[in-house]
Amino acid sequence: MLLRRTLRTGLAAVCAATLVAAPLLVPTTASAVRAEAAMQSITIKVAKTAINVRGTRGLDAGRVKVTVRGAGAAEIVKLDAGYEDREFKKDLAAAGKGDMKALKRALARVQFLGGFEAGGSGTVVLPGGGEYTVFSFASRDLAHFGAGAVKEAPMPDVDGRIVGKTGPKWGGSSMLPAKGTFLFKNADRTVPHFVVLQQVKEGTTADEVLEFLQTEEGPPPFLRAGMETASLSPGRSMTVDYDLPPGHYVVMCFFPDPHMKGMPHALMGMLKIIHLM
Ligand SMILES: [Cu+2]
Repeated sequence: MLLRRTLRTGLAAVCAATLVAAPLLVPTTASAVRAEAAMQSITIKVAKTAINVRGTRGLDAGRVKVTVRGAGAAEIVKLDAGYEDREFKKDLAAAGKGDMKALKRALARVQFLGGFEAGGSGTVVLPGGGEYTVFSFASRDLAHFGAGAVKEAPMPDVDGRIVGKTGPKWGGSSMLPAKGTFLFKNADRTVPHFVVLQQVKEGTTADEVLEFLQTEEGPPPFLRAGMETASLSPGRSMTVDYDLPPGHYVVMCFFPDPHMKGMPHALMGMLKIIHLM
């Protein structure tokens, strides 16, 4: 967040200087501050035995700031009416074991709205009033919370974009600051995607990563740093706060493709090298 704080501080200084000459800027600045302060916020705590969601009393749908803590990543989803928790859990487990029927059933009845690793945060958009479900591969439990009608909230400033596209392939920024917030958008009309940002040895190409993933031969091109997001259904977007060492990273998605016998998208070539400065 250092870069953004620096930018904001710089901006504030410019505004302060301008104010002397243009006092009309005062209300604009004040309302911008209010908009940011008014962003709704929930905290998800993941434990092996239970998932707890705090801050949901009186929650409106629309953009919500989400912070995740605990034993693993949390994913926010909306299940179709009549698709029960039990079926969802069963289909997820079966899909993980390569059952394509179960994967297709889940994809037809679940909207993936985003989420974060433990320690992660960002914003997700709840598309309307109703019940939402939170799941984690690190927990046996599911959690639920409700939201009222949509209240519009502005998207936070972002430092760059990572866009999933039909192919599957990646679009968006080739360069990002090492700390900040990126917009993750799934512009693919067909399947969900999630983002894995994995640091690679400088100069590594996408083809080299693909070859390693396909053969698992030779030394891995990966370094230690990385992060990932939860999945997003087609047409959805989220913002993701991140803080990583500068360097070269590969953007990958490992969502199993239902039309390719569950092959993870990265193995279908959904790989892109980006630079974090
Ligand atoms: Cu994908």
